[in-house]
Amino acid sequence: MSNINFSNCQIMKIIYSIFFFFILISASLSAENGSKLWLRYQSASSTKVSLAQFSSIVCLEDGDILRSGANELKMAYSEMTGKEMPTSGVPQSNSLLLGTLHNKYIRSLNIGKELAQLGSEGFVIRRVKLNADSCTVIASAGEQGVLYGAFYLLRLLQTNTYSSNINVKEHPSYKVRILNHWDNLDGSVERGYAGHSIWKWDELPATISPRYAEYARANASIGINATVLNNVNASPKMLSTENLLKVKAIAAVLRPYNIRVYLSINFSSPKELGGLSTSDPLNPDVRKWWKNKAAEVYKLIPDFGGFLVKANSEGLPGPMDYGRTHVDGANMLADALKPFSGIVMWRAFVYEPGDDRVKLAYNEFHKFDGQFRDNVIIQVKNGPVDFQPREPFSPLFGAMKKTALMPELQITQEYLGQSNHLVFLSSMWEEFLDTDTHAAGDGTTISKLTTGEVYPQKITAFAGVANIGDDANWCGHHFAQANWYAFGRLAWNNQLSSEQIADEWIKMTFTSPPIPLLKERGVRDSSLLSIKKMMLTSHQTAVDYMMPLGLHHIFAWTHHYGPEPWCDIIGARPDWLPKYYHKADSIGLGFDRTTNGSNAVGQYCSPLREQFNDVSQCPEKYLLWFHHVPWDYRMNDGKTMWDELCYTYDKGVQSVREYQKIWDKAESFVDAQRFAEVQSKLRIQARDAVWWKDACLLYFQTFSKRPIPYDIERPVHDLDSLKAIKLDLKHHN
Ligand code: GCV
Repeated sequence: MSNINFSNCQIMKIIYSIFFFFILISASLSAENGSKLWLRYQSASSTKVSLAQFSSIVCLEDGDILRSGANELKMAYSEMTGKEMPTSGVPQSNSLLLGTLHNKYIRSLNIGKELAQLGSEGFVIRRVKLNADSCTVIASAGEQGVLYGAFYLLRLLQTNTYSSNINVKEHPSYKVRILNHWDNLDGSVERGYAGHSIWKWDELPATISPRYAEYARANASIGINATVLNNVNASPKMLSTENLLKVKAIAAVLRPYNIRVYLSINFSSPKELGGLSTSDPLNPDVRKWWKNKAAEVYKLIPDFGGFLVKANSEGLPGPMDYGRTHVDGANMLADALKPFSGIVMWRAFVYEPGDDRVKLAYNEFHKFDGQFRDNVIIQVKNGPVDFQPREPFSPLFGAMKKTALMPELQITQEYLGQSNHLVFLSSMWEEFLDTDTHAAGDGTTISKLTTGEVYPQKITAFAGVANIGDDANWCGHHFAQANWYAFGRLAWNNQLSSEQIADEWIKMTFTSPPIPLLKERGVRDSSLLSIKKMMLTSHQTAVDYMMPLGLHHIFAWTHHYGPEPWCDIIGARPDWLPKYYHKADSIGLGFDRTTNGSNAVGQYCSPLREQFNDVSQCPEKYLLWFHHVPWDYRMNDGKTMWDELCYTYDKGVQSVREYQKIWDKAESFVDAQRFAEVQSKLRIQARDAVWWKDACLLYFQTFSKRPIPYDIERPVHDLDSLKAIKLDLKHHN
C-alpha cells in the first residue's frame, strides 16, 4: 500500500485529468462510418509537416477544374489547422502556387517543354525560385494536371512522406481511366454489394444528391477521369431525351473534377426506342438514327465521352442478329461519334457456344485485327472466362497488333466473396499487368501492350467495374474501398506496387487517431505492417480457400458467392455449370486445354504455349486450368495433387484465422465502428472459408477416394447438408 497522501484538490485534479484523457481518447476513436474514404486531412496536423508550412495559396488563373484543386487544398488546410488558408494574388515567399502554362509566372520557370511532354493531365510539384522568393509550385500544361497535383501533394502530407525540397513529375499511364457502373435505371446494381445505385434517377435532374460531388472528389483524388453511369446490360431507355437530361445534370457535377460521362448503350435502341423496324448497322435509317442521337447527346453534354457496348453476349442484341459483324456494329457507332470526338468501347466478352469457352473471345475477335475505326477500343476482361478468383491472362492481349485494346477489371467482388470477404485485388491486377505475353519478344508485358508502348494505340484506357453503392461506407466492406483506391492508382500509374498502394491507403484511411499519436500510446508499427501483410496476401488466401491450383467457376449457379462444384441444372448451358470446368473423375481433376485437349494453349505465344502445354512446366497456379491431372500426380513439393489440394484449402482457412488475430490486435487504433464492422465481416469470411474447404474437398473426395491428410483440420460439415444450402439471394445478389 502506498503511503502517498493526496489533498482533495489534488484528487479532483487527477479525476479531471483522467476524465479529459478519456474524452480525448473517445473523441479520437469516435464512431466512424467510413463515408470519408481516404480523404481525411484532420490528422495531418500531427504529421511531420502540414499545409500550414505554406504562407499562402496563389491560384495563378481561374478555371473550374483548377478551382476544384485549390478548394481541396483550402479545405484540407482548414481541417489540418482549424484556420482558413491565406490566399494571395501574387507569389510571396513560401507560397503554394497553382498554375498552367497560360500564366506568366509558370512560363518564367522555363519548364514549358517538360510540361508539354507530361500532357494536360501531367504535372510537376517543385520548389522554385521566383524573383527572390522560394515557393512551391504545382504546374501543368492544363488545369487538369493542377487538380491531380493538388491531390498528390495532399497524399504526401497524409502519408507523412512530404519533403520540403519536393521534386515530383507525374503523368498518367492511360488516357481514359474509367469506372464501369453496372447500375440500372430502377436503382438496382448488377453484382453490386453496397446497397442501391448512387445515381438517383427518380429524383434527377431536379434533385442533385450531395454524393455526386463526393464521388467526383474521391475519383479525382486517385486520377479517375471517366465513368460509365449505367449497366452494360443496357436498357434502350437510357438514351431517351428524358434520361439524357438527367445524365446532363450528373455530368455538370462531375465536370469540375475532370470526369467525363459515358453511357452503355443497347444495340437495339433504334428499334426499341426509335421505333425503326430494324437495328441493322448497315441500314441507312439506323445509321442516321445513331448520328442524330449522338448529335442530341453532344448538344446536351458537349464533353460526353462515348459509348460502351455489350453486343451479342449473354442474350443481348448485336450486329450478328442481322448477319453483320462486330466490326460493322462498332464502326457504325464510331462514325456517329466521330464528329464529336467520342469513342466506342466495344466489349470482347462474348462466348457463343461452340468451342471451349476460354477460346471463344479470341476466336471471334482476333480475325478482325486492323478493321476497327481509330475511335474504337476493344474492352477485354483480364482473363478469358469471367473475373474468376485467378485466371491466366486473356490471349487477346498481344494477339491484336493493329487494334486498340483496353483491360476490363472487376472491382466489385462478384467472384471473390462480394462485400463479405477482405480481398485486396491490387495484387491480382499487378500480377496481370506484369505478365509477359511474349507477343513481341521477351518483356512484352500487358502493362506495356495496353499503354501502346509496343504497338501504338491512339486511345489507351483502363476500366474497372465499380464496387460503389449508396451504403454509408460506399463499398459494403471498409477494405473494399482499398480496391476502388487501387484501381485508380494503377490506372494512373500501372507500375505502382501493391505494397505501395496498400501502404498509402492504410495511412490515409485509418488516420484516426493519427499514426504519431499511436506511437505515443505505444501501438507498435507492427500493427500497421500486419494489416498491410494481411491485405497483400489476401488475394492468394481467397484463391486458396476457393479455387486453388487453377480451378475455376465452381460457384453456385445463381449468386456466385459460395461453392457448388456439384451443381447440375437440367437444360442449362453446359459452360454455365461447374462440372464443365473442373471435370472431376476417378482419374483426376482439371480441364485438358493442351494440344491433346481443347488446345486453348495454342492461343498463347511461344514460349508460353509450350510451357502451359507441358504439365511439368505449367505454373502450378494454372495447373488445373490447362491440365486434367491424376490425383496422385507429384507436385513440385513432392506431395500428390490430392494432398496438395487439401493442404492448400486448409492453408486458406488458416490464413483467414490469422487475419482475425491481426485485426483484433489492431483494436486500439481503429475507431470503434469500423473495427467492429470489419471484425464481424472477418468472422463471416472465416466461416465461409471452412464452407468452401469442406464443400470442395468432400465433393472431390467422392472421385479421388483418398483420405484428407490427417494432420489438417477435419471437415465440420456433411456433404449432404452443404448440398442442401440454398442462399437467400436477396442477401447476396
Ligand atoms: C453485366 C458476368 C456477370 C454478369 C455480367 C457479365 C458481363 O457474366 O455475372 O452479371 O453482366 O459478366 O460482364 O457482361
